[in-house]
Amino acid sequence: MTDSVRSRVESDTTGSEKMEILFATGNSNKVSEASLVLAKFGHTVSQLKIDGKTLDFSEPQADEIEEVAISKSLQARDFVVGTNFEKSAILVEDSGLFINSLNGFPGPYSSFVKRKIGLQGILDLLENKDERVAEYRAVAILSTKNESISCRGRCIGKISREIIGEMGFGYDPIFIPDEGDGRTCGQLNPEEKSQISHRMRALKGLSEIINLPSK
Ligand code: ITT
Repeated sequence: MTDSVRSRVESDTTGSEKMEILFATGNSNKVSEASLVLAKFGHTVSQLKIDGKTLDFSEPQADEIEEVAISKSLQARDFVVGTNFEKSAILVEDSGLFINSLNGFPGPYSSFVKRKIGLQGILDLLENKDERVAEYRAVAILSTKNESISCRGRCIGKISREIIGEMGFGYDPIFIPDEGDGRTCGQLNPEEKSQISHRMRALKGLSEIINLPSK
């Protein structure tokens, strides 16, 4: 982030490097994970609600999560115009699971595909396939009224042969991170997941930019 962006983020929020961040997402699991990660950097995170409701994004059909994240960020800024949140720092994030042998499917369509075919549907698509490399990717964008910064994160792993674990959300019970000990993300507690996740990496990147010393 440029110094001008950083100072605007700081002055628009708490006046210090500790920020109160509003996460515009309908997915409360993302909020919990972001809170855990960003609390370590001194920031607080809460879910953005307007008139008691979370934002309902219209997501563009796009091959890249970057494009979807930019669209969400612009929509979120539009939603807060004329509300008490107009000057707030707003976080959005788009993420997904990219499976190598399926040419990156479900990628940007991860949320939709999970709803339609579920975890078993993905395992069925990979039946008899030994090549099971996949990665989670996230793009996080933090914006103020006038400017924004973005960071990406990845978490590389493999798709399991069965559904294991009840923790996390989404594809966690079929995703085995390479940095772990062979358990799926669905078997990791929130603290364990937050140490290796794509979301953590994207958010840590944002936090490091915010905390860069000013010139
Ligand atoms: P918002 O758009 O409202 O933020 P969403 O859940 O629809 O919520 P995305 O469009 O970014 O979010 O979809 C990401 C999907 O990718 C998510 O619903 C999961 O199915 C999957 N996913 C992303 N990160 C994940 C994670 O850490 N663990 C498991 N699945 C994940």
